[in-house]
Amino acid sequence: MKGDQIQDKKFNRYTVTAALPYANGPKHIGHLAGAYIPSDVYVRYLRLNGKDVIFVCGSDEHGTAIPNQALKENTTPQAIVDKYDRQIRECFAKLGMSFDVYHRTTEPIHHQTSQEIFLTLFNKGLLREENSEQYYDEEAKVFLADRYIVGTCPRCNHTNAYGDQCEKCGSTLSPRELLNPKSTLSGKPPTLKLTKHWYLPLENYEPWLRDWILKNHKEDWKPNVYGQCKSWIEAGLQSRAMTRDLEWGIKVPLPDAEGKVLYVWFDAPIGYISATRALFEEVHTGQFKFATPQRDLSHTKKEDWKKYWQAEDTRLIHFIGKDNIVFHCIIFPVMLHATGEYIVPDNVPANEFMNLEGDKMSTSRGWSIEMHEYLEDFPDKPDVLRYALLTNLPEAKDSEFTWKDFQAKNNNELVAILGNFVNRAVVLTQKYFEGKVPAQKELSDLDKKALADLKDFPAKIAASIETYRFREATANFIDLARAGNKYLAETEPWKLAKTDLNRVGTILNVALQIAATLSIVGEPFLPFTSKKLKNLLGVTDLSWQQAGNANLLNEGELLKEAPLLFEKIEDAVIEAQVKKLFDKKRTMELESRPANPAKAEVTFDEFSKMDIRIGKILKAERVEKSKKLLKLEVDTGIDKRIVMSGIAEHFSPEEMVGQQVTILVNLAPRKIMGVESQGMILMAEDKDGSLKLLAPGQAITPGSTVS
Ligand code: B3M
Ligand code: ZN
Repeated sequence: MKGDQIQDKKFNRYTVTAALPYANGPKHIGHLAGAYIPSDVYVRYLRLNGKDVIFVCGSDEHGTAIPNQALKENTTPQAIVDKYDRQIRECFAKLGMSFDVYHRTTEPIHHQTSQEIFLTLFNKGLLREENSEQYYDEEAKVFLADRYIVGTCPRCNHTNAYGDQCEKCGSTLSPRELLNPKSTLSGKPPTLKLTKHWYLPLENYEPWLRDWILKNHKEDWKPNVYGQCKSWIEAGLQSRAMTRDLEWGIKVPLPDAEGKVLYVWFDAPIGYISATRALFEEVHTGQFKFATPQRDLSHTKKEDWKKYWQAEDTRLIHFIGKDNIVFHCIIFPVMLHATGEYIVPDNVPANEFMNLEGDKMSTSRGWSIEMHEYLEDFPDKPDVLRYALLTNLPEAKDSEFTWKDFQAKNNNELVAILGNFVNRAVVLTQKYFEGKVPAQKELSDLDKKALADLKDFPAKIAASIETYRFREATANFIDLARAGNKYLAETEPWKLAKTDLNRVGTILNVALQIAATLSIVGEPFLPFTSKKLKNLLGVTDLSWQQAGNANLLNEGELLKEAPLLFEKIEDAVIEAQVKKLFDKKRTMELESRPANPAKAEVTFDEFSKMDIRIGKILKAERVEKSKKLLKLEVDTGIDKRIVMSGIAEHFSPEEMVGQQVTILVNLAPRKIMGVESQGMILMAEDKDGSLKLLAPGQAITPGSTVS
């Protein structure tokens, strides 16, 4: 893939976007590996190179996923987006995502921007109005758009594909393509009902797409992205409805569009534009609500957002996961191009999926490491996660996260290579030179080689970043620390302290120059560690251009105390995480398991034959040779009797004595393990297989009749 030549002269500014996560639930580390960590590395690198860049993200708060979640949590769509916008926003900040703005698509400025663009296309006659039959749920009285309908994917036979997308194979679908469709609201098969929508005729833009993508971006777009676009275009583009029959969403700004909203994938990418507008508006008013400018924008004007979306010398780059390729490479660019007012993306470096411990990551199945869960358990290790993900990014094909690998990357690379190198250089300087940078005296061949290699590293790392090979860039970065360790091992300054302190000083000076470059080139990958290192070395405002320089630190400068940059992660910590993962999955499996179907009907007379009473346990003991049984003496209010009960794996004898129970007293007596059992203690078997006593919530006299 041809490099992007970031110094490419035709671009004077950059707009970098990261996919707007649905605010319908927590986001997991796979999302970080897909769009967020790569985009943050890229933007931090641009900033270090003095580029004029804005980094845009925010919550995607429309679409059927939101009301669906509101139903599940028995609340409102607005409460859902408020809850998860906050959670995701906080997690991103704690993981070092350096957005200039993190907006929300429920904000008025986004509704306004989306409706403006819709009307521009409508008034130019570019949207086709069409009445067609759509799936409808007669019981819920709603049309079934996108996530309101599930069925079998026609491409990979995944049985739980959504009406707009198959999570398994990533295919973009329309509801009518699903096999055996059924409503997620009533669970029933849908009917068909006539309704009007406005369609974007993608087929009319095939020639333009062939030219723009297949001809002009064959070299610089990633093969996985280019390939998906090519197959979409070659398969023949169809018109796609840009409106939906839904309550939750942005109203279609037309008089005859009652009850209709913009399709979420029409408005969501426009969220990048409205977020940019919000950024410059907030900078202009000084009232910051969503904007966190990472550089001084006070000289800009409110209208300057247009430079980042409508000027040909702006380079627009979208970072996404592979399931969003068609929206960012075909549909959204057609929308923008058709308006005649906006630029289209120069690159869309989409990543594939990251799997977890051998299975696809999934929040709904409980097989995931959510960002907030990671931060709760490792609050001071955001860079360790960044590093573990960066060195495993699914850049060309799906990749794998394992807790073992997470531990290995931390212990064998961050601790043993980077942390160890910096620590040795600093501790030895403190030991022999009172923590002051020693003089760089006469250079040996080893010193000269170390400094010559140092000079080459920034360009190597840059070349990888500019071609979106962040795994390779991260490996180049840690190789610099590796080279530092090798230099110290070859020069062995600790052996020369007694005989040649000047030599020791020169070696440590060179080692500290390497550490200074690590603090610069490390910032895109490990921003928190880079900051610590810069503070420690006193080099807080160096640019990328200065990295690799042999004299970043001057003789006599005082180093600060060296905190350990990383600490070892023990096996027990990792084992606990793996157990937690399996436990979570089992809990989710059980919770999602439907209740056992009802038994055959009984008549009232049949039911009234059963004599159910409140009883009290007087005595309880284990039964020899039985794991399951307890022998209970029960006061039934009628008499005191023995009941054998299979609850020994759930309750100890001690727990049962004095316990009120519900007991069936006229069950025919049965011999169990040689003991006559007269009745049955009623229990509830919970979803997780545990047995729960049916004990009354208040003291009731034994013998009281239950009816
Ligand atoms: N929210 C899908 C997703 O979260 C969608 C991305 C929108 S980017 C404009 O994967
Ligand atoms: Zn599929």
